[in-house]
Amino acid sequence: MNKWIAGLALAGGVLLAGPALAQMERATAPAGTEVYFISPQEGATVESPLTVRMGLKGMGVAPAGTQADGTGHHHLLVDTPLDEVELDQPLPANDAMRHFGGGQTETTLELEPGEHTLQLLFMDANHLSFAPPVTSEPLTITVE
Ligand SMILES: [Cu+2]
Repeated sequence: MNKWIAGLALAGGVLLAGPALAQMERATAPAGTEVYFISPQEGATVESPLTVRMGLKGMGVAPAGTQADGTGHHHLLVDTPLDEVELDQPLPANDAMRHFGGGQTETTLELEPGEHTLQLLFMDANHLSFAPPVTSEPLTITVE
């Protein structure tokens, strides 16, 4: 193998490894970053569908895939404790783990009557948690 081919093989290896490493690398959110519910309030009794408003301090909301420092998008955990989330992997998207990849800060949620927990999780462009994770307090609400 001549030097030119060896160099090309090395460059190819780096290019292949790059995206996989980048995806797993958890960024640290700026100090003081906070995600919180504007509504509903802890302990609220609400009707379904309900409006959920998501607040953020210290960072900016951007659509998923936007690779800009200091930005990410909201995620809402519905009846899902944070310790059931694999924080070293991109968050799956389903009814229990909702993504607001369009950069939304408000949503309408349909829930069955009864008690529910909601928790916000602010994550980066690749749906990966910051380290440490940026989360709200879990909220317990009662749906009539
Ligand atoms: Cu996401």
